[in-house]
Amino acid sequence: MSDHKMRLGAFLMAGGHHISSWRHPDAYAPAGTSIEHFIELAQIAERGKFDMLFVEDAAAIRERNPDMASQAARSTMFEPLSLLAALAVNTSHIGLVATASTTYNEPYGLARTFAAIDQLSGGRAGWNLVTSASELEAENFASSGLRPHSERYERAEEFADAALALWDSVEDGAYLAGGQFADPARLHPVHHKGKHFTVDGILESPRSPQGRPIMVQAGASDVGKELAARTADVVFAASQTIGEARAYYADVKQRLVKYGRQPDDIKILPGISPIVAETESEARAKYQALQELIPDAVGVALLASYLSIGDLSAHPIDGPLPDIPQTQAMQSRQQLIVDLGKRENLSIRDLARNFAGARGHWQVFGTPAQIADAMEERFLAGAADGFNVMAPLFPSGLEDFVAMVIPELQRRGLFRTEYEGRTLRENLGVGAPAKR
Ligand SMILES: Cc1cc2nc3c(=O)[nH]c(=O)nc-3n(C[C@H](O)[C@H](O)[C@@H](O)COP(=O)(O)O)c2cc1C
Repeated sequence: MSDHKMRLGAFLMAGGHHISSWRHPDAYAPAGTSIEHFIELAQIAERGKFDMLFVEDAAAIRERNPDMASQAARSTMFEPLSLLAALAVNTSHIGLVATASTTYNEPYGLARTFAAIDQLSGGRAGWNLVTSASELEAENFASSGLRPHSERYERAEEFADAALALWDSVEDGAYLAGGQFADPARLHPVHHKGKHFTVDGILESPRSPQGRPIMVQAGASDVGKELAARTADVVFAASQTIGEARAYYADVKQRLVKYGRQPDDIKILPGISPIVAETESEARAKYQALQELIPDAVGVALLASYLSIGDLSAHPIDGPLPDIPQTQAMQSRQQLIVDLGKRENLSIRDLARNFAGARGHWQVFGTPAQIADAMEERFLAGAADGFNVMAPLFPSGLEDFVAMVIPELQRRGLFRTEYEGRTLRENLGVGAPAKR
């Protein structure tokens, strides 16, 4: 059996990734702020031997228009780090990855919180570094609105360096060593003075049980990929076709060379939104049942928000997408939507209905063997090191995946049957940072 195994993330989200999941008869509508719900999801994923739980974030209500907010259920969700702290004590092996912004935080504060989750969980924490592309989020923090893409990434570069230095400011065994509470020789103050931040201190935490928390990066523009190549252990990406996924994969991996890193030092996990059932027609019927719940206006508003154009309603819904100016927000997703519309000749209505399922991520419907075939094909073709699994409906979508697809992947030797290690870093099999 092959040693080459997939890595899997379980991307959590209130009632499910489908925009109308909350309206489904099997949904638990108040899921976003139910800790019991998230504990259940975490335990299902851990039973499935997933590498990690993954939680996205935006520090804002997700819809500007209250009519849309009232129908989209995207706006109630626990703040990710608080949620993962609670899940740390209700799980024992699975990694805990939270999204946090470099635009609206400071390095010391965030490095400290991730260090705490890492200690609480015995070395299972990961940080999904984002620069935050939402206007709504910007309005909560800066009167000048969303900062330009290049400026956000410049700040992100400096932020990542400062956070990494802070995690490295404490050596292994610095505390309770040789009869002292702390050994001063093993504490290394950070003296960082840059354009965006000043940090002069030592992290008040023992060194991470996994060396450092895992760095995840979600951002696929040119600067986003460069930051990933320099600092990330895992990359979360969105691609529709196998061609796009392979090109993205090759691009990120070849960028590692100039940072003295090996291709295997980064795991690239594109999103997949699977609907599995005993037969293909049953799987398609499950998808159709969700699709019937999308009000057109909600689908179009979601599409417009990812294109970062305030409104699409001035354009005929059965006509093509108009020309979209390049945005300062999520440039890679904007391109994905424009490409998808052109490639499949989709109207705004059809594009919105497609996007409502998984926000542009790859959607696959079928039997356990068909889903495993699709995943295996991309895994073996150099398009992915694994996947971030985005069940359209929780908990049933994740349960079905664990009950049906995971055993099929295991039978093929493509996925673990037991956790190999204790920490997230060990399970992912990404290199340990140099010991300090
Ligand atoms: C797959 C993927 C997932 C992302 N998830 C989030 C998220 O949860 N929260 C967030 O604020 N930004 C998210 N982003 C966007 C980042 O904020 C990114 O830093 C932003 O500047 C747009 O990225 P790009 O133009 O480099 O693709 C995501 C981007 C990608 C590609």
